[in-house]
Amino acid sequence: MQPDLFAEDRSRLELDPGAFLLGGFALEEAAALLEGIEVVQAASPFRQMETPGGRSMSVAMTNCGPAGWTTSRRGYRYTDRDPETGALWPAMPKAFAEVARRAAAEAGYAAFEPDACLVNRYEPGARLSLHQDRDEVDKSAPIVSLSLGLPAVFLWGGQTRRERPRRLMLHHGDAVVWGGPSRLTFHGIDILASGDHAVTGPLRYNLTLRKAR
Ligand code: MD6
Ligand code: FE
Repeated sequence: MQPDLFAEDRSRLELDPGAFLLGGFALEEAAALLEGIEVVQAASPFRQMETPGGRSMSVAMTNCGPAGWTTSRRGYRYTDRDPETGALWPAMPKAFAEVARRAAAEAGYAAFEPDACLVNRYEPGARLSLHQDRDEVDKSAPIVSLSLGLPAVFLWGGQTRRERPRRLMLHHGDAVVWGGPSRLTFHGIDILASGDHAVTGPLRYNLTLRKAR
């Protein structure tokens, strides 16, 4: 527990240089974001991808926008097409890019133009182990993450895997923006606790918007 975190202003909390938690930033747009997820998953359904090491991820994923992040036995990469359907990834719903641009600006990153949005779906028990987001060509752009549904414990590490991560809660409507000196910070999501969210029931969703190319 880090009681000092609770005393701070969650509406714009600097986690590290260049990295901000914007608590409740997307609350007003949450319904539009969830409608967007429904449209995306109707075209490219959620699926549990395989890691290069051959394990099935506990988080189910899909994508929208011109580029989509995938993992398989062949490694991590961005593709134009959904390997499951063979079709292009569905278009990015307007609300996704619009909220992401505003969040990026609030954190000091002007003119963010995402070309990829990874959509994560967590059921209780799912987790995302500590990782860096480093498959994007253009590391000068930030990443914007939007959380919906059940709360989760976000693990915020350091520039190496060895640093013990801080733990902070991400709630429905929260945004996290990071770039600059924090762009390659190790991070993850701890095992999701079960719950019953008023809007998403037993699920948590996370959108991460990137400039991949
Ligand atoms: C999640 N997020 O919140 C996992 N990556 O479900 C991420 O892995 C992540 O939140 C890069 C930037 C922001 C993120
Ligand atoms: Fe990540």
